[in-house]
Amino acid sequence: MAKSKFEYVRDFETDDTCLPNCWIVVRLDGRNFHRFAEQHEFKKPNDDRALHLMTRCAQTVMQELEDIAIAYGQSDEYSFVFKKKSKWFKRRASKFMTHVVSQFASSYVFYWKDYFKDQQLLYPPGFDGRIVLYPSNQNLKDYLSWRQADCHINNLYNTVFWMLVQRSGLTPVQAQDRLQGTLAGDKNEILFSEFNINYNNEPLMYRKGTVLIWQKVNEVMTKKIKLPKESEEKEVEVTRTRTKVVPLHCDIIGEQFWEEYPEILAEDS
Ligand code: DGT
Ligand code: MG
Ligand code: MG
Ligand code: MG
Ligand code: MG
Repeated sequence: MAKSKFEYVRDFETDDTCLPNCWIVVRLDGRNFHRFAEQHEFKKPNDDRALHLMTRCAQTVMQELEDIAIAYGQSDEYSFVFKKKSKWFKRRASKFMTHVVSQFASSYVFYWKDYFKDQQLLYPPGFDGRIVLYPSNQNLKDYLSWRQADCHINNLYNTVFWMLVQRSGLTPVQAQDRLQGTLAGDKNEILFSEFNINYNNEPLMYRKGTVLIWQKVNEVMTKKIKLPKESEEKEVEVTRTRTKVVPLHCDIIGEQFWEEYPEILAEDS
């Protein structure tokens, strides 16, 4: 077919193929969620509705897109790890990033009312995205450990901070001053001695974030069948094995998780 004289503009497009044999990580993060959380009256420091909605959106991303091996989320962010050998969209970085972020953002609006009920969505939220390649399994594990450590540090800080404000009546500035220079042990001690809270008993979802993995699950369903020799339909139970995206709130920094789920990092991924 003859090319039009305009065809040359295609050459302005640059190549953004991701290096082969690397884990492709897309991380998205809510735009200005400090304000978004205020405006939508998110519970401080953790709002279950908001966290569950984030996870619902991430599950949708994993189900709708190809080749995602694992995802990890906390606060207003989620990371998606594409398999090393993925050939999806010829490994074009822009395709990975834009599909993840747009699918997530539309899901956030679509599923909003399932989690926030009477709390109206006041304006359309946005999410930024970035893409990073990790060549070794250790690099990838360290990346995910970094995000989970971040979750722990922020959640411990926020838990004490909001206790000091909500329970002890400190102003935010006073609470900030009180926590200036404190170590994790000091924060645990404040929680325990002043508020009778053992941080280790706080919900796992707050302390560890959410890991999404694929798992085989058996589903029992009832099916109506008509047997050839009988005239009436009969209800029978059938078991089907399906792979589903399952949320976990566990430690992913230690080796135990990776030993329990070796298929995530398996060579053929
Ligand atoms: P950015 O990402 O640079 O556009 O700005 P932000 O404001 O989104 O900042 P970021 O992502 O560093 O911090 C996340 C904000 O989201 C943080 O201000 C607290 C808020 N947030 C996230 N989850 C919750 C929650 O469950 N409850 C409340 N109250 N706030 C939350
Ligand atoms: Mg930020
Ligand atoms: Mg943000
Ligand atoms: Mg964030
Ligand atoms: Mg198209």
